[in-house]
Amino acid sequence: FKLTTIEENEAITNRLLETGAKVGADSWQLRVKNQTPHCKFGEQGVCCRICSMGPCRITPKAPRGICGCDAHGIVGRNFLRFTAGGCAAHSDHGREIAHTLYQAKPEGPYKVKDPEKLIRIAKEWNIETEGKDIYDLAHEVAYVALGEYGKIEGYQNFTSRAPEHTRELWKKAEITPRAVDREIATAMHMTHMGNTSKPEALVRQSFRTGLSDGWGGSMTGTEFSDVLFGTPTPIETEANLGVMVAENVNIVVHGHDPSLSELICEYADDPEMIAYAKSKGAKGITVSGVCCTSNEVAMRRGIPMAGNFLQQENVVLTGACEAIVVDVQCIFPALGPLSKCFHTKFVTTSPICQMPDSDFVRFDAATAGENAKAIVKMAIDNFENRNPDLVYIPDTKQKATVGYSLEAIVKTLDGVTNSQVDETGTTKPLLQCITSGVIRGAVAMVGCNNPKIRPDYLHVELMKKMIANDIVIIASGCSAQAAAKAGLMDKAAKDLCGAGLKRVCELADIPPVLHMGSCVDISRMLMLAAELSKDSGLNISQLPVVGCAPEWMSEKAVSIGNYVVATGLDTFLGVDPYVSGSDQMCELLTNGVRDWVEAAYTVEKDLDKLGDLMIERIEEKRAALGI
Ligand code: NFS
Ligand code: SF4
Repeated sequence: FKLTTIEENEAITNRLLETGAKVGADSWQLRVKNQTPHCKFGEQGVCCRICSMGPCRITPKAPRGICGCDAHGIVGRNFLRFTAGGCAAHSDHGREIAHTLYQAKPEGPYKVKDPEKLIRIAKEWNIETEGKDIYDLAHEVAYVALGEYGKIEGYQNFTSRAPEHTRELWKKAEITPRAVDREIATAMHMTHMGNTSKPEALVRQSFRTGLSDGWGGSMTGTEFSDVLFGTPTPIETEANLGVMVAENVNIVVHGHDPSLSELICEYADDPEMIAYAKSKGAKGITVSGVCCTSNEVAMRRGIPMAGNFLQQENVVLTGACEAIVVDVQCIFPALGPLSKCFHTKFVTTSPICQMPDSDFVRFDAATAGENAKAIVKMAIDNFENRNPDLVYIPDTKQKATVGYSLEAIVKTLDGVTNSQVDETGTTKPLLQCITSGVIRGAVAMVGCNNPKIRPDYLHVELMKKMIANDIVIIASGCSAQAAAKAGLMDKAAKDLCGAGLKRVCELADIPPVLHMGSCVDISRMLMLAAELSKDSGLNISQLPVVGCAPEWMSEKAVSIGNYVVATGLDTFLGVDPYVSGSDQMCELLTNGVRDWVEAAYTVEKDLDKLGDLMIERIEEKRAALGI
């Protein structure tokens, strides 16, 4: 067993960029050069352009904008707007899923695959389930879920899942999330010209907006995706560009919303479609994925992962991609012009994500089946347009076991139950591993790639360091894909663990890095933290668990950071969220907020320091508990 190194992945990328150069393609590597150095004002968060008296930029000589706003107000407002953008994206994705469930029919393309989960949610929300047809119930629950976005009074229903202590903290800090749309609107209103410029109030609203994402919109996305497409269970798959198959029609799904990709996978598996592909000279059809859509279909179907965020151009550069089919978020507009350098069809499907140089096939729950079929057919028809001289698929790939939903983790760890623990179906076996010290703690590794950091380097190196120190990793998003590409989700990676974690991996038959899903599935991590807290009687902030987004880039990641911190988990970032221009904002985020939510941010760009700090924090928490 051997990990795939960063250097090997870079060599592959360089080889693909040579193809790119041949056909005159642009790439992010080239564009980064054009954009460097970045604007210092933007980097520090001290540029304001929310009114047309500006833009105003803060310098020692010009310490206030024209309206008189200082650096703290400007940085704070920018931070809140960043959060609002992220919350809107995650939550609107959740809303789409709820809307898809609302249209589910026994004979339609969207069915209820996990009725148990649906019933569980209905009961939590005091919706009568007795004697109801499961589709009637689905529509009723989906309707209530859609109402959560604009509810007139009260708080997000899902917050009732948080431990009582957490809810008390939220109440005291006045950050319990209300309607999702309202939190986003409040954020936009507070940051309008001439409103809030007090950092403390802006951070509070950042947390409340983040919480409406984590315990609202994102959780809706996760839970209702499970209801529709099934709750993930452990499944084998593969990762890295080598999953593409030269002889086959290659369809790459990219984005976030599984409603589209699930159906593409289904039609690509249809014997009629496979026969059609054969009639066009291909051996078959391979669907692989990029970004979180990939995580969704990998977790539920074992569809292989071609790569993560900064590899999206690479899939086209193989010259063997017949269609890259996207839904929403994290899609490079670069894919349009890039696909024009090859035979690749760039297919956009959502009114939310429309791009030049793409074929737009409007995807709609009512016509989803026909849409998916048309897209698969378009890819097959495109096979003959391939230029064989440009085809290069590296053979690099790794095996990965994925699909660790909260339910799956609980079930899998029941397997390591020893005589002292007899409560199956809870997180108690995991807690026992932690208290006994066999596992020292857990790190939730999440988030993107960012050209500011060598792609995957921090993800992979930090994970290696953690597991060697008996700290188990739960991973999601592009971080999870970095792990899978490296080989850290292969069960054989247990050999890289400390003795304690290695034993747990052997007993439970799990890899040391557990794939919990896409970024909206960080809500699974919230539920895991909540369960651990309830089963142990400890507060979430007392658990030896921290969060880490070492290579993050998107607004969504800031929204996530805010809800993870606000839930009581210390969060470590490797990229600064444009706040360095205000010492007051920095002090609040890295320290002050601890008084409200018992956790805070740490920003550290140095790999070794970042890893050491996380281990230190975990050991501090253990020491405080006397374990
Ligand atoms: Ni998360 Fe997923 Fe990846 Fe970052 Fe984008 S795909 S939602 S935002 S880049 S991890
Ligand atoms: Fe400048 Fe104030 Fe307008 Fe911002 S709100 S652009 S700081 S005048």
